[in-house]
Amino acid sequence: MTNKLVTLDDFTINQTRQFPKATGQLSSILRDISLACKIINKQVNKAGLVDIIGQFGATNIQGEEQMKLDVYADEALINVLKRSEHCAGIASEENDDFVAFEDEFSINSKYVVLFDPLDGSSNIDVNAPIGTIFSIYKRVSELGQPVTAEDFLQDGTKLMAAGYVIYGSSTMLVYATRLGVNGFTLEPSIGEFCLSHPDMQMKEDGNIYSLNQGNTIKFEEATCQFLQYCMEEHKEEKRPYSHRYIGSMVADLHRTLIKGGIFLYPADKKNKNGKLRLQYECNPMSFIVEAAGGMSSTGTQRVLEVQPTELHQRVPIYIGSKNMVKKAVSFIEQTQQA
Ligand code: FDP
Repeated sequence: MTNKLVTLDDFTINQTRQFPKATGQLSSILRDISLACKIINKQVNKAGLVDIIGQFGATNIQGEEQMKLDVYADEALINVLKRSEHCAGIASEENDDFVAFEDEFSINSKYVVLFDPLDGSSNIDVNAPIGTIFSIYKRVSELGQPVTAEDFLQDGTKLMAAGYVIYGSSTMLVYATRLGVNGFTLEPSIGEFCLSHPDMQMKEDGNIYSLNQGNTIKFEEATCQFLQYCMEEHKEEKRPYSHRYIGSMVADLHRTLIKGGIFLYPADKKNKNGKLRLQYECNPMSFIVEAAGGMSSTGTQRVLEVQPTELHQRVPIYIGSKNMVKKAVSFIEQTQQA
């Protein structure tokens, strides 16, 4: 082990020291989430070995069939956070409603956690990267009482922290607060997330666009125009851009964060709100990307400013390098003015 090794714990303790009034509760929740993700990681690594992949049979609130690993990941996070002294309740993309923890410690806790336990689950059986997405809000309900729906329906500007874990060629935890975005790679021999990508910054420009292009026939005019713009030749602007789409939001956005580019899951003629969930996917990812200097929009509004009205609400999303997102949004503005 070298002197330069900074674990996730070392890092968050140092960050907490910068705020004399900080109680360390947020760092403690992050430690709990990282523990749950290490448990999930072990199981993800074993997916090809044991009979754990495949449909679980149950359907979640979105009408999607759950796979065993989703359920495992969901339970791992719930169990760890339930035992945590600092989490007052959770909401998970896999469950219909939030869960209030009502023991004597939890009802006095300040924070609630929302998560998508295993995003991109259709990639599990092809060994492509998948991820866990999480976000942490300070509760608005009274301390000493069980949490309420309002605690989970806060808009993204109220986020205290957000992050994701990508289970890929290596396992990495990317964590954002208002102080910035930092990436930690899991060192399997010591079982610790170690700082590997300090102060991650999103490039202002990019040359990769990422969307499910197979949906083109359903796209609205503005999306088709933006797609055409990405594909047409313009030597000075280095177009045509490259197209990359894994179909796992965490993996596609991880690449976008590191290499620059735009990821979009737009509205289409049938789905006016796109596919991705505001509270479990779009808000945490928008918080991370904005903290790294990028931009995120529904096409008409900053994602973080959308007032959630229900836990499983969906929104269209255009997210990534500032100038690429601005360009995509400009096509929407033009069609609205016409
Ligand atoms: P998945 O259905 O595999 O869980 O919201 C879930 C998600 O994956 C995202 O991770 C991904 O970006 C998107 O859906 C992929 O949707 P399409 O298959 O429609 O492209």
